[in-house]
Amino acid sequence: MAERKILVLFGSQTGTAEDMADRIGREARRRHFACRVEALDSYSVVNLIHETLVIFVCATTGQGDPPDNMKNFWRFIFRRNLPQNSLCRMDYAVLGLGDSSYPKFNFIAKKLHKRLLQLGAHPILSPALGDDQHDLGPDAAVDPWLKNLWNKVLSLYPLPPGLSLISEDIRLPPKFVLRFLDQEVAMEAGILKKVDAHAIPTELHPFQAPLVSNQQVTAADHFQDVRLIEFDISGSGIQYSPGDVVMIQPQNSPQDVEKFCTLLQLDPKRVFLLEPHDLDTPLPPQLPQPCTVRHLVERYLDIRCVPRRSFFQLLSYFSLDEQEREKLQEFSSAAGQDELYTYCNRLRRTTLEVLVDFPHTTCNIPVDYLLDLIPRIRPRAFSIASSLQAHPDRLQILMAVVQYRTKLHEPRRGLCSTWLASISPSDGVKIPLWVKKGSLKFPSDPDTPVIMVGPGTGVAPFHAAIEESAALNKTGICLFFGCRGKNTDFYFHEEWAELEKRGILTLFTAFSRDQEDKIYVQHRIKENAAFVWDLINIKQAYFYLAGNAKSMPTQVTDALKEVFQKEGTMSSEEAEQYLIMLEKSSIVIFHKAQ
Ligand code: 2AM
Repeated sequence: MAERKILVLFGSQTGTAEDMADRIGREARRRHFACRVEALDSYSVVNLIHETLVIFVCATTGQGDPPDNMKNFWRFIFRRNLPQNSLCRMDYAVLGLGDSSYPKFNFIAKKLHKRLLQLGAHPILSPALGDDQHDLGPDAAVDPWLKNLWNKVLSLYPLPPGLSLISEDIRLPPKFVLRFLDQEVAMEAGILKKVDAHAIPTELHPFQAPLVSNQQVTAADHFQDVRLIEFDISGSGIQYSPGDVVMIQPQNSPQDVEKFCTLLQLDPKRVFLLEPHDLDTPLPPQLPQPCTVRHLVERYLDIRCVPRRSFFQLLSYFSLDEQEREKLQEFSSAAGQDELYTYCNRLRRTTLEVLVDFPHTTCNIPVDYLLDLIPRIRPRAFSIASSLQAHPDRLQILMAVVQYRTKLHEPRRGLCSTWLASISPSDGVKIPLWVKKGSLKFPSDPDTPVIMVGPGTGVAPFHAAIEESAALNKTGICLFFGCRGKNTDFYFHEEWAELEKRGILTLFTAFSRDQEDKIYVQHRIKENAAFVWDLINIKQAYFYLAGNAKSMPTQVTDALKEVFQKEGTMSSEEAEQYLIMLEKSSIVIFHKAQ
């Protein structure tokens, strides 16, 4: 009989694909498969030629890009010199996770499927296209697909004689065992891995950057608290350009850590070694060995995330109370998904809050299961707001502190922005960070003029580009900036007034709430049609748009088309075609801000 072995490989940016891959791994083990679940870039891709059954779980990020932990795989698999039939032994299925509000919906999953076909592998199903926009999340499309997958897999690789499906009522062993050491190592601070002084910081070796300033740039009574935060990166080896992105690894607050440890009766000072239950399972590379409980809870376990369905299923096994167990089982059943959505997702209830709600279960969670239950804290991406030319050895971000209310008593707070906003330079706290190339590129020719449209914190990468131009005395930058009010959130206004005086910047502002009728950046573009047309058509300017407001990109696009029609005497069809042509040649760039 064929070897019953499944490899699950994932490319995950926010953790959804990783969670899905873990779920497939658990379901495979219930069907008595030997199963290994791994990030695509941790897997040694040359071994793929020996694999017989692989499930790929891949997210698509941003503008149709692969997640960071599959970028090397992506480059490898598209090498031209790979032999045509190199994967002819392999059966596979691709599960895609994407967001249909982006133009390149599930692009990576679709492209991977085509490439694997080209290399001679055999699909056992057509790809699943999970959609974040669906009310019930990606599970809506994925659940029926998974059902088909297991039917198909079991028809190809039937259960061994005498064995049956392990029921969901029986819990599987944990992925890792925490082997506690006797000593309480007085090494909490020293536990951070020493970074090689010459290496460029990465996710596994972040730079521990001192925070040197944390300035609120919105008025104290403004609805939103926006911070300009500066880090000292001297000695890090980090280089960056305007348009690049900084990744920051946030951590839980000391209050949350204490609360969690008390609930689960954990001693934060204890030290453990992590051992995989199954030798095939790779250790999480972000965790030091040995590790303290405090480090695990503070820096690794995302106890503030909204828990997923698999969390409730696993939790139900530990219940010492009939009522709690029934409720948890309901939340993890297909029929209970609406109720789970109402209890958890709609209110953005956190894992920590759920644990408080189920005290008779929480007190009985075996420590070994923590890494199965709770996902890891993901790094957060921010557009870099500064230029190295203007601030050598420094890096700035412009960050809105995420806080909003739901029906729950406590306001919801973003983990990373709340943490960063709470730090003052005198605290001496160091922030783990590293830098990534951004998808936003500014023209290398210093004579090319640029038009930038960036309302709100979307202006961050443009601030970097403008600072860089100013440091190099370049001219020809035009910025359309939108905010609510001249006196509330018009950040950088003094700096920009100075640059206008020097003839480096032409600034158009749209204060949406300083008068009765809304004025937005697109209105200013239309009012200045002749100027914009001249820049794009005669002076060959590049046009950039960044920001998060939902309908803003479409409305700015429409404004541009109006400019083309009016000033270029084009029909609406011609204006549309002209814009498409500019976008294709990367002269017009629409960028979702990070
Ligand atoms: P508003 O909140 O008053 O509607 C930064 O967030 C700025 O972007 C604010 O002034 C905000 O205005 C504005 N904004 C909101 N929706 C927009 C849209 N569709 N187009 C352009 N600007 C928008």
